[in-house]
Amino acid sequence: MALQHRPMTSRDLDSLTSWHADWAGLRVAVLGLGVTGFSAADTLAELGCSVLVATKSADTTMTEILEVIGVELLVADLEAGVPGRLEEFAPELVIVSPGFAPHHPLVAWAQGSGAAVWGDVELAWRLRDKNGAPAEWITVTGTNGKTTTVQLTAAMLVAGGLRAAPCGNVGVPVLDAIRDPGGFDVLVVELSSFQLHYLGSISPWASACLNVADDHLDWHGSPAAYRAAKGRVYENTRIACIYNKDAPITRELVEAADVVEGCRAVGFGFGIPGPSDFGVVEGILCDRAFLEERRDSALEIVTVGELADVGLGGAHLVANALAAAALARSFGAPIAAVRSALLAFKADHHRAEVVARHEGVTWVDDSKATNAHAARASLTAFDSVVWIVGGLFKGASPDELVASMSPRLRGAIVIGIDRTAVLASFARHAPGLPVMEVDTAETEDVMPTAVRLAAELAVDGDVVLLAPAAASMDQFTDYADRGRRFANAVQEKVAQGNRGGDADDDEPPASPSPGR
Ligand code: UMA
Repeated sequence: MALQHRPMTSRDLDSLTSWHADWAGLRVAVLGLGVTGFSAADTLAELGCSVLVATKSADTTMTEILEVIGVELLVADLEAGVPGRLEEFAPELVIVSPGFAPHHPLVAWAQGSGAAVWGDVELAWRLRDKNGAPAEWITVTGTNGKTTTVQLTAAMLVAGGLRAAPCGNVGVPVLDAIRDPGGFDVLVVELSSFQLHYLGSISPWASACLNVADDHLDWHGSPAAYRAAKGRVYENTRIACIYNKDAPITRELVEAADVVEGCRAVGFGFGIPGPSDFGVVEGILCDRAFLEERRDSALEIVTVGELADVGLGGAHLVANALAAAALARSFGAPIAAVRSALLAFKADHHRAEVVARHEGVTWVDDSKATNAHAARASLTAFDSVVWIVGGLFKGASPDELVASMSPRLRGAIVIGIDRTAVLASFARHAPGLPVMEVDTAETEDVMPTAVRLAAELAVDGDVVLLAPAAASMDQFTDYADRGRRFANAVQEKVAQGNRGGDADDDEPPASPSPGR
């Protein structure tokens, strides 16, 4: 039976704005035990809080570590309602991992319980003075391109002699970054819409929203709620709000935000830059914002051709480079540092990564394309594509993407547990297109089957593109797992081809989907 809440202590959480404040004894519940939950529990234990982690599962190693650091672990079915032990614990503060949607029963309970409810980013902001003078924060969001942009921005700042690092949604929890013993001058924080929803009141040096296209609608509940979350990146910005001139919504979000007086709005885009913008003049990326003589001159950074040579030639990547340059320049990085970081760029795995070229067919892993917006950017880079698509669509419809991209498709291979929506889109918008289904439920078989089917469709000059426009968790651990399995299946296929292709003889013939 659930116990009554104990009354909250009178602890004033407003005063807990420093690592050196009195956190000892504060009762904190942490929801989730992924990388965020662990970083929060570990930090709070170090501060002397009384910590309980609630999670639906925990492996042995994690269980042992929590025991060693003195954190209570509650493993329970969190969807089924509030566990009695959590009610009894009566937290004064609840730290929510970003994967928990606002309508999750535990989040709803926490909000009604009288406890303060924060994300890990708010906690990190309050604790950022652990190692002396706190680092400044530069924050970046957007539906796509955030990770490339934060990595480029951090590299530009480092090239300019600053101690800078990317963190946040990019994979390193912000709490780990602020506890780094070396300390930083500036952190470049990637913020997902989930983290922005739980943001609290941080005040960054500069901020950017790169673009906004519908994504994560099941989590946020509506496109308006998703956009509102994205807009929070600009709140309380002190020096520069960077927006995308080719995505007017981002300018609207800047205009709607409460920023610190004197903060500038700086645009970036493909056109000729106005005097407070970054843009492109005759194929040269230019800064016309961070120089005294911006009325009548601009600083040249790099050419589009030079960016193409290092794999940053796609339009969306040029946009990321402009945004990163604007962020780094706002912090004083010299033009030469911005340029050298761009020219030293190396793309991460699973981002439009060519994994093989074989018999005239190029195999590309863009598993990171987890929504329609990213998949569109990926598909438009090629003229004739066998497209591997499908997975968890997160409440979005693939209809518009399928309709607009079908002219450049040789065919499509549909993966995912639930393939109904995407098959229906093909049937509606591209009835003559060869579409094949991967209907195996076994994770190990999905990519080998998809690759075999794609090889049957592709002809000389085609690109086989894994750009699923969907999240991966229905069949894979994450997008990296999906991409790795694709690359392995392609390598295996190529090796078979080099051995004479006899292994294919045993495989059943592919049948076109009845859905087309
Ligand atoms: N959990 C539940 N119920 C839920 C949701 C989560 O019980 O409804 C539990 C899981 O069992 C697990 C834990 O919560 O114990 C996982 O927490 P999480 O989903 O918040 O993931 P973390 O491991 O903490 O990683 C998060 C980000 N993940 C998500 O937002 C889903 C990571 O971004 C981020 O790198 C990390 O924090 C550090 O900041 C990943 C991501 O996919 C890359 N982000 C999405 C995206 O980029 O589109 C938003």
